[in-house]
Amino acid sequence: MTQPSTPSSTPAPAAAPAETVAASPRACADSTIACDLFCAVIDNFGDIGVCWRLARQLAREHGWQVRLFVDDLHAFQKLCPTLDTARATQTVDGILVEHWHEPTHAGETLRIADVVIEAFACELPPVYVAAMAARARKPVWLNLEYLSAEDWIADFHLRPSPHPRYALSKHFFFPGLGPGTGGVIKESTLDAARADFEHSPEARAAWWQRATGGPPPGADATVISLFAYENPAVDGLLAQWRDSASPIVLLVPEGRISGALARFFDLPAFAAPARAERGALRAHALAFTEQRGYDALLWASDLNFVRGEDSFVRAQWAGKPFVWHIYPQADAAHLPKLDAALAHYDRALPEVPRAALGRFWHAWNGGGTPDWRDFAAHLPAFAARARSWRDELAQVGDLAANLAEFAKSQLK
Ligand code: TRH
Repeated sequence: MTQPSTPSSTPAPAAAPAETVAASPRACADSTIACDLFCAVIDNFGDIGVCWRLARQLAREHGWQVRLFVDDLHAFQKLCPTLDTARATQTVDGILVEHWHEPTHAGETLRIADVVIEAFACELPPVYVAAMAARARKPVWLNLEYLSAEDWIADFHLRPSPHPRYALSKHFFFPGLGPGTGGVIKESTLDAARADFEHSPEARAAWWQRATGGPPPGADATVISLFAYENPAVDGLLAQWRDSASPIVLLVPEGRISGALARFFDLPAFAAPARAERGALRAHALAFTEQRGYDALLWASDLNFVRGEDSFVRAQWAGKPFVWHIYPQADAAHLPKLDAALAHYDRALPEVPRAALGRFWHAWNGGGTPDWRDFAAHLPAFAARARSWRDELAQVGDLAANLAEFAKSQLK
C-alpha cells in the first residue's frame, strides 16, 4: 500500500438525487453532532485501529453520534471481538457500525452527517458526496491523513481543498508529533489507567497470570514486548538475548513475527500459550487481545517493539523506551519518516545514547545488525527521555479534541 506524502486529491463523484438528502439542519451542540467516519482497511490493523479509537473517543468524550463505515469486518473483529462479522449494521460501544461495500455503498439509508471523515484518503461513495453537496447545510469534510513526524505536516494541517465540481471543501487533518499538527489520539482516561496499573502490584500480577499463566518475573529481568512485521534482524537479536548476561523475558503477541520465534526455538509454531527458553531468554506467545488490552502489555514491559501507526503512538503514551518498526513503503519512502520520528524522540538525549538509539532503530528497519549490548547500556537514559517525551507530546493536545474543536468552529 502507499501512504500519501502530500494531501490526496478529491475524487470526482457522480450525481445523486437531491431528495435522498437529510433535510433538517442539526444544532451544533456537541451532543447532537452526527459524524460519519469511513475506513477502508488496506492491510494489517492500523487503519481500523486508528478509526475505532477515534470513533469511540468522539462518541464517549464529545457526545457525537458516530457511524463507522468499515469494509473489512474480519480485521475489525480482531480488535473488537464482540463485533459480528455477518451483520450489515450493528451498534458496538455506542457506535453504529456499517459494513461498507465501497465504492458505491453508502449505508442502509443515505443520511449525511454534520461531520464527514474519510480516513487515509479512502474514497467516499460518489452518491454520498453528491448528497453532501445537495445538503442545505454543508457538512464539515475532513480527510484524516496518516501520522508523520515530518516538519511539513504543520504547513499542510487543516488546509482546505475545494471540490472541483461541487460547492464543497475538504480539509486535510494531519496527525503529528509537534506543535501546529493535529496531535495523536489520547483518551482522557489513559493516564489514570496507566497509573492505576503501574501502582498496583495486584493488577500487574493479575495481568501476568492472564497473559502468560504465571507470575511477573523478578526485578533482574528485562521485559520486552515484540510487535513487529517480519524482520530478518530478529534472528540475531534473539541470539543476543539468549546470550545476555541478565534474564530477558520476551512477550510476543501472535502475528507476523511469530514464525521467526518458532524457527528460533525449533517449534512448529509460536502461538499462545506457547513458552520457550534458551539461555537467558524466556519467550511467551500471547494471544492477540482486544484493542483496549494492548496498552497493559506496553505498561508491563521495560522496552516495547511497536510498528505501524497506532501501536507506535501507544508506546509513546506508555512512556517506556521503544523501538519502532515503521510500515515499509516503496522506494524507501518511509525512511525520512523514521528519521523525523527519531529526531523528535532523541533530541533531548546526550550524544552517546542518541547515537546508540539511532543505530538500533535503523538496524531494526533494515539498516544493519542490531547490537543489543550497545543499546541496552542506555536503557535508563531512554526511559527518562520516554517520560519527558510523553509530557511534550501531551502539549500538542489530543487528536480527537483537536478535530472536534476544528469541526465545531466550521459548523458555527
Ligand atoms: O497493524 P499495523 O501494522 O498497521 C499498519 C499501520 O497503521 C500503517 O500505518 C498502515 O499504513 C498499515 O497498517 C496499513 O500496526 P498498528 O498501526 O500499530 O496497528 C495495530 C493495532 O492492533 C493497534 O490498534 C493495536 C492493536 N493490537 C491489539 O488490539 N491487540 C494486540 O494484541 C496487539 C498486539 C495490537
